[in-house]
Amino acid sequence: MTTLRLHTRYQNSAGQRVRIVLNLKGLRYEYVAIPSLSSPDYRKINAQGLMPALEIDGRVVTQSMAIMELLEELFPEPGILPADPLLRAESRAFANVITSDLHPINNNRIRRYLGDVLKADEAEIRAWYRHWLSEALTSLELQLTRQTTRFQFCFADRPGLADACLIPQIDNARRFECDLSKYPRLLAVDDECRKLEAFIQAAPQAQPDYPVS
Ligand SMILES: N[C@@H](CCC(=O)N[C@@H](CS)C(=O)NCC(=O)O)C(=O)O
Repeated sequence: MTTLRLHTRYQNSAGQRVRIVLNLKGLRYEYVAIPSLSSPDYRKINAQGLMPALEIDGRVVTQSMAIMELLEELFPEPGILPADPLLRAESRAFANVITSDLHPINNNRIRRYLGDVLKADEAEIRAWYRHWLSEALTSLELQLTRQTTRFQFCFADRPGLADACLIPQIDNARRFECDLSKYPRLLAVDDECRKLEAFIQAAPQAQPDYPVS
């Protein structure tokens, strides 16, 4: 039996993607809460010092997209990509807008650099965040509204890779009090996903290290 250990933290949107995919596939895994990203111990697991990292039978895989693709290859059922090759490409493109274009410029270390090094104030950092979020979500909303078939989720009538990437981003957007009313199609997908245990159990507030107030 394969042993899976996910190094993550409750508020780790790249890790939340992976948690969703693990749950969609019904895979049991050990949740390893990361106490410090810069600790030498964690750097031994992920030299980049970023979350998440998946230990699989003692070997480590980093980068959420690589992890999700590996899980799809090792555990193909249920699949997280549509059967049709063009739809598969479209759903990967949708996911890439989030994982390659949006998240890398809006995540914590970028915001920290803006504040600590470039001396941007809180309002400027929020403006940065909201600008790039709005650019990305506008394009994702268009991608979905231009579809000739309307699915229950982003690219199928069952949730997959695109949904796993979208929902953590919507969580972040709400945390940053962004106006999401301009994205009704994305919100409709969000509503569908939030009914499912796979998404509920992957959410920040369901994680063992979520702070108790
Ligand atoms: N491209 C990476 C991004 C990983 C990443 O940036 N993770 C963030 C959290 S969502 C992180 O570890 N941030 C640490 C920090 O900002 O200090 C992936 O998809 O796994």
